[in-house]
Amino acid sequence: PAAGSATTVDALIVGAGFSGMYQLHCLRDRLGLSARVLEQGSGVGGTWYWNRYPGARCDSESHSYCFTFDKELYEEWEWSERYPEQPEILRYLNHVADRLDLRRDIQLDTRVKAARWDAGANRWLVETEAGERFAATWLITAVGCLSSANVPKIPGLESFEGDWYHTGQWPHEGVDLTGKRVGQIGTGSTGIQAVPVIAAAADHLTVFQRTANYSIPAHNAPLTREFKDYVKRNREPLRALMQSTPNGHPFAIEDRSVHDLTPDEREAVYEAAWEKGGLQFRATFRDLLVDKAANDTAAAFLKRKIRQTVKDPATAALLANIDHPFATKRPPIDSHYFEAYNRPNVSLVDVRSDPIERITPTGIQLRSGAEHELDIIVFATGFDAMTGALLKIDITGRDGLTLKQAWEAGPKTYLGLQVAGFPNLFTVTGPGSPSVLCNMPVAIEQHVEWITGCIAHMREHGFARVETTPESADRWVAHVNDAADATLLPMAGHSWYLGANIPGKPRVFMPYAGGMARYRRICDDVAAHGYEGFEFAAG
Ligand code: NA7
Repeated sequence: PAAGSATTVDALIVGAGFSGMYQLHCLRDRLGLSARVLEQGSGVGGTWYWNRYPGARCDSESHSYCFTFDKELYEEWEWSERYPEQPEILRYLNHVADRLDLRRDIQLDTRVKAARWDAGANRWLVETEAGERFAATWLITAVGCLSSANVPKIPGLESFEGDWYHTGQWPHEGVDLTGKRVGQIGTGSTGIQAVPVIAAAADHLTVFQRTANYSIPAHNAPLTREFKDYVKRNREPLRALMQSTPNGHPFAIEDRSVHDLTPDEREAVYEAAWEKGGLQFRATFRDLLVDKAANDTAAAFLKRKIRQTVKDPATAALLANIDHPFATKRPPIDSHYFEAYNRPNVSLVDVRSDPIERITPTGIQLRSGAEHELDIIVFATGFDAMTGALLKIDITGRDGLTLKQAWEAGPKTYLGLQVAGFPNLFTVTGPGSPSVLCNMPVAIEQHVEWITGCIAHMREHGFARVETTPESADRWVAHVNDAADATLLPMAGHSWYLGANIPGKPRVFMPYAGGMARYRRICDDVAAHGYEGFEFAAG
C-alpha cells in the first residue's frame, strides 16, 4: 500500500468482535487516541456475526462469556440461559457497541487486504479490498482464532446440484431444511451442536464422522431470577475467580488426584459432574490433562455414557471409538447430541474406515463406492485456526519480510502478542497466547489491556516504535512447546491446536497451555520490567 491520500489515525484495529471493540474502547476512550476499526462483516460481533448455524451457542456459561471490566455494563445486561445462543450473544455485542458508543469509529463491509510497515515514518500503511488507504502508528489485529473457514478440498464439490454451506458462513436468512436430505461432515464442537437441531428439522440427516469425539451434556436451561441476581451482585468475586483459574472459567479445578479416590468414589464424582453438565467436567481432578492413567478413567466413563445413551450397538460403538485422551481436543458440550442418533431419521457413516472419495451431483460417494444421496451438505469442518485469518492479510514488516515468510515453519510470536520484524503490530489472541484454551473474553480483556498499557508506555516515553526480538520470540515458542509437552494435549495428533486439520500447515502446537493465570503473571512481569523482550525506539 502507498501513503497517498491515506486516512491517518493513531491506531487501526482489524475486526469488530469482542477483541476489536474493547481495543477501540481502550485506545480511544482511555488513552484518547484516534482509532478506527475495519470490519469485513456488515455488522459487529465477529465470530457471533458469522456463526449462525442451527444450534450455535456458546460453551462458556453466559455470566462468564461477556466483558467484566465495567460494573454497569456487566450488571445491566441480563442473560436468559445458562449457555447463550448465537442471536443473544450477537445482541449483547451490539449492545456493547451502542453502550460504549463504538459505532462511529467502526467501518463495516471493509476487508483489509494488505498492510506494509513504512520504516521511514514509523507507521503502517494499510489498504482495503476496495482500495481505501489508511496510515496508522499502531496496527492491531483482532481477527479471531476461529474465523477462517475450512472447506476441505473434496473433488466434485463444484458439481453438486444441491446446496452446501460451511457452518461459519451460514446464510443470514437461514436455511429451510424441511423435507431435505442433509449430510453433515464433521463432529467437532460445531457439528455436535448442530446435529440435534438439524435432525429435528430435516427429513433425514446423515452424519459423516472421521474422528469420534467425547461430549458432555450442557444441561442448558433458562436462568432463574435468583441466579441472575447473584450474578449482578457478584461481578467482582466472579471476575477475580475467572482471572485466577487456568482456563478463565468461573470454576476452580479441584485440587485432588484421580488416584486419591477409590473407583467407586471417582465414579460418583464423574456422575455428579455429568449431571451438572458443561466444561466443569474437566475440572473434577487436577491431573486429567497431565496423567494418561488419570485421563483414562474419565475417558472410560464418557465412552460408557455414549454406549448407554445410543440404542443401536453398532452406532454406539462407532461413536465411542475415540482414540484421543479426553480434552486433548477441544471438548464439546452438547444438547442431546448422542440421543439424536436414536431418531429414525439420523444415520452415522464412518469415514475413517471408508473415506469420502468425491462429491457427486447428487451426494457424497465413499471410497468403497457407497453413495449417499443428499439435497444439502453442511460442512462443520472447522477453521484454519489461529493463523488463517492473519495470513489472509498480506502483511509486510521491516525489510520486506512478509508474515507468510516469517511463519513459513510455523507461527512464532512473543507472548502471542508481537512478531519479530513487525514493529507496532499487535496480535490479539495470536498464536502463542492461551486464548483458545481459555474462556475467550477473559483472555481478550487481558490481551487488550496489556496492549493498551504498552502503547501508553510508548506515549509516556515518546517512543515511536516497539518491536519484540527474535530471541524473545524463540524463547517464548520454546516455552509454549514445553507447556504443551507438560500436558497430554499433544497426544491428539489430529487437532487444530497443532494445525493438523489443514493439509500442508506446519505442525506447531499453537496455544499456550501454561494457563491463563500464569500467562497473565508473565505478561505483568514483562511490563513491570520495562517491557522485557521488547525494544523501543524514538522517532
Ligand atoms: P473442529 O473442531 O476443527 O471440527 C471439525 C470436524 O470436521 C472434525 O470432526 C473433523 O474431523 C471434521 N473434518 C474436517 N475435514 C474433514 C474431511 N475432509 N472429511 C471428514 N471430516 C472432516 O471445528 P469446529 O467448528 O467443530 O470447532 C472449532 C472450535 O470452535 C471449537 O473447538 C470451539 O473452540 C469453537 P477430524 O477430527 O479432523 O478427523
